[in-house]
Amino acid sequence: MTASDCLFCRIVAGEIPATVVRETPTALAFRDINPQASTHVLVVPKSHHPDVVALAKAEPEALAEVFAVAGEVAEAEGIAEGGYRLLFNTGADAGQTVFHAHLHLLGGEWLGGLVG
Ligand code: DGP
Repeated sequence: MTASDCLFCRIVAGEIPATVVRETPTALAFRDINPQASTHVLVVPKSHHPDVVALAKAEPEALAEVFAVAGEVAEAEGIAEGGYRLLFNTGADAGQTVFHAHLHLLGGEWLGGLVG
């Protein structure tokens, strides 16, 4: 499934440049254009799903691959030991602006606590 007007589908297709850090048959990891931490990488399924819940329902194996790729990128970036944050913004109220499921991998510095 692809959407010709979807920004991340176009990055997956190579139509829009991005700094790719890892690629597998089903997932692509590239640096966020507006990093919020020393390391800020987005991991996307190559297939188009508007958010993570839609992805989980339609292609759970692709969601698992997204997490596995995030762990591999964290290792490669040297942040696995210190720790990192993985998050999906889901819907406009959460700040989701690109409606192609994407996992934010943030790390390389103290991120503060989200809860508690
Ligand atoms: P979200 O707010 O969760 O939908 O995150 C969307 C992220 O996508 C945001 O952190 C900025 C990033 N982004 C937006 N446009 C581009 C782009 O053209 N290239 C790259 N690499 N990242 C982008």
